[in-house]
Amino acid sequence: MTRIEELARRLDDAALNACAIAQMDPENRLSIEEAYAIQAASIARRIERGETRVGVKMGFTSRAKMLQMGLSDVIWGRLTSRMQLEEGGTIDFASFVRPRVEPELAFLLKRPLRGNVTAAEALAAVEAVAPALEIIDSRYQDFKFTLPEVIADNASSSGFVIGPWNAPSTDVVNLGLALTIDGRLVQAGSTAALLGHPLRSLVAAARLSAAAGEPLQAGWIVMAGGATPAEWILAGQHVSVEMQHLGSASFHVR
Ligand code: OOG
Ligand code: MG
Repeated sequence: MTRIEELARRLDDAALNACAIAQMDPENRLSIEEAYAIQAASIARRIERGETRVGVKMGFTSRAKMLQMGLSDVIWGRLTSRMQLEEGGTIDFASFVRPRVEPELAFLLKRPLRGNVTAAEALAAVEAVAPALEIIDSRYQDFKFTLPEVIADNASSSGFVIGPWNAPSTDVVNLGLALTIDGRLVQAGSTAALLGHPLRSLVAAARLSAAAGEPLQAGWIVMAGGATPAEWILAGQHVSVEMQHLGSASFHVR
């Protein structure tokens, strides 16, 4: 087993067992390339277990998220079938290390999208847009990590819930959104927080995933990133996002 494979195994085991691990690179020696190689190797383990690739998630596309986590480079992670949770369904608190939730916008693609594309080209590849919730769960103790560490950990990706799909003609530039936990408003924001325009997140996803040799495919989902800081979630809670014009998405925590 190479060192990359060994680190990927550690992260994959931590996710499988819902058991935190120590930071693997506190002195920041891992390069960004090595970090993405670890991520790819950890996802390869999931694919070997029968999961299928369903898309890409973007991270740190809003100032709110950059400030909350103290990192400012846009990153991306790989989404697999097992991460998609049923809308309105129930998740098991015990299956996470220490989960957080954040409101996101999701794109569904109707055709491949690769390389340096314009916002208009990106929009032309969109089949539908939806309000969504991302459940992030760092495999490192206390959600503390360096940039290479969080990249290796698949950008903290753990689960996502997609609300109703809307026509791609829906203007998504500046939609108000509200994140509620047990009916209490915990975060309010706008899709404009996503790089000033959520399509820019899709443009970045097209460029970064093509550069990694895994261009965006028709049928894939792209999660555009958290529009507000993330919130801790606990067993017994009901979590919901309501997005202007698009509808809502929710789940229960058991
Ligand atoms: C890293 C993942 C960032 C987003 O939407 O910005 C992310 C983290 O916050 O743990 O998912
Ligand atoms: Mg996110």
